[in-house]
Amino acid sequence: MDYRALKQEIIEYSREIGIDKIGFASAAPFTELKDRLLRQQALDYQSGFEEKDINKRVEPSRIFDEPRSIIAIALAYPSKMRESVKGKQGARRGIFCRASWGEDYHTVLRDRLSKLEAFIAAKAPEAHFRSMVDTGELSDRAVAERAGIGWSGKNTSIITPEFGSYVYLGEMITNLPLEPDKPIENRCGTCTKCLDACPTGALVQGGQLNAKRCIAFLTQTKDFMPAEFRDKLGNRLYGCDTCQTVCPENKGIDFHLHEEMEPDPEAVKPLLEPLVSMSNKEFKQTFGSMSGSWRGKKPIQRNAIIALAHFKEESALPSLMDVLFHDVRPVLRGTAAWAIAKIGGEKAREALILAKEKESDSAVKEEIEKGISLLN
Ligand code: B12
Ligand code: SF4
Ligand code: SF4
Repeated sequence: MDYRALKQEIIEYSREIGIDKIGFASAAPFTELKDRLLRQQALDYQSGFEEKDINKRVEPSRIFDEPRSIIAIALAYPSKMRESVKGKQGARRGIFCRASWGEDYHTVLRDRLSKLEAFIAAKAPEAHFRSMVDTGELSDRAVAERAGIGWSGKNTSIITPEFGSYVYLGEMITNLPLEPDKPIENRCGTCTKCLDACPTGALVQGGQLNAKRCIAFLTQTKDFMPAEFRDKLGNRLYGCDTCQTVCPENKGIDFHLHEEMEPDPEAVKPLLEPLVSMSNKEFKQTFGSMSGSWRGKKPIQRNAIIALAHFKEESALPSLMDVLFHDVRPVLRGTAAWAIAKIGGEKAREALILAKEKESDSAVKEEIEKGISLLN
C-alpha cells in the first residue's frame, strides 16, 4: 500500500466533503498533556466534563488496538449572524455562544468523519478507525496541535492561521501508518488581550484555565450560580466568547462555509422573558437541535433570570414573581429572588417579604433574606 499517496487522496477527499482543515499526527502517548492534566486535577481547575481516566486521555493504545496515526479535522463556524435581532427595553434578549449556533456540531463533524472512514475503508481494507468529537477520551486540542491544525493560544483555544479559533475539532485514530505533519508556530507573542479581558480571571496565566471560574463552564452548571459570578454573566445563556472575540487573530474572521452552522437569530438570541416560563416541549422545539441545549432547560432558564437582573428589566418583575411563587425548582425560585432584589423597588420588596413567609426550602429562604437586606 502506498500510504503517501493515500494521505494525499484523503486530503483531497476531505476538501470535497467540507472539511476545512485536515492534519495528521502520530499516535504516540501525549506525555506533556499528562503532566498538565495531573496538575489541573491537583489544583481543582477541571470542569468535570473531561474524561475522568487520564491514562485513556493520553495513551491512544489504551482505547485502540495498535494505533499508528491520528487524523485531525477542523470545521470553521461563523462569528457573525447574516441577519441579527436586537434586544430592547421591555424585550431583552440573551445570547448563546457561537459554538452553539446552527445544528449541533457533534452531528456535523461526525457526519464528515464517517464519510472519511467510508472513503478510507474502500481504499485500504486493512484499515480500522475510531472517530471522536468532543465527547471522546482524547484531548481534541492536543491532537489538533500535534497535527499542525493550529497553535494552542494563551486563551487555551486552538488558533488556525486561516480561520482563527472559530473552528470545531474532531479526530480519527487509525492503524494506518500515515506520515505525520508538524506542529505550527505559536503566534501569541507578547499579546495578553484574552487574559486582560476575561471577566472572571479564569485564565490564571497564558494557556492555563481554571475551568471552575470560566463563564463557559458556569453557564452549564445546574445548581445556584455562586454569588461572585452572577454580576459577571451579563446576558450569556450558554458559553462565553470573550477571550476569542478580543483575540487579534480573530479580527475580520467570519466564515460561512456550512449551511448547517447558520444560526437562527431568534434561537441564539432569544427573548428572555418567555424563556423563563417555557414548557419542556417548547424548549425542545426551539433549542433541541443546538449543542447549547445538552444540559437541558434549567441552567438556561436560571441564566435567563440572571440576565434579566443584569438589564434591571422592571417589566419582567411579574414573570420573575411568578417563578418565585410557583416554580417547583428551588434553584429557579432562589435565583428569581435574587433577580427581583437586583431590579429593586417597593413591589420587589413586598414580594420578597411575602415569599419569605411561604417558602419552605432553606437555600431559597436564604436567597430571599439576602434579597430583602439588599433592599432595606
Ligand atoms: C472540558 C471542556 C471545556 C471546559 C474546560 C475548557 C478548557 N480550556 O480546558 C469548559 C466548559 C470551560 C469549556 C469551554 C469552552 N469550550 Co470546550 N471542551 C472541553 C473538552 C470536552 C475537554 C477539554 C480538556 O480536556 N481540557 C483540559 C486541558 C488541560 O487540556 P486541553 O485544553 O484539551 O489541551 C491543551 C492543554 O492541555 C495545553 N497544554 C498541555 N500541556 C501544557 C503545558 C503548558 C505549559 C501550557 C501553557 C499548555 C499546555 O495544550 C493542549 C492543546 O492546546 C474539549 C473536547 C475534548 N474532548 O478535548 C472541548 C473543547 C476544548 N471546547 C471547545 C470550545 C469551542 C469551547 C468554548 C469556546 C465554547 C464557548 N464559546 O463557550 C469554551 C472556551 C473556553 C476556554 N477558554 O477554553 C472546542 C475547542 C475548539 C478550539 N478551537 O480550540 C473543543 C475542542 C470541542 C470541539 N471538539 O470542538 N470546554
Ligand atoms: S470563555 Fe469567558 S470566562 Fe472563560 S476564559 Fe474565556 S473569557 Fe474567561
Ligand atoms: S488574545 Fe492574544 S494572547 Fe490571547 S490567544 Fe489571541 S493572540 Fe494569543
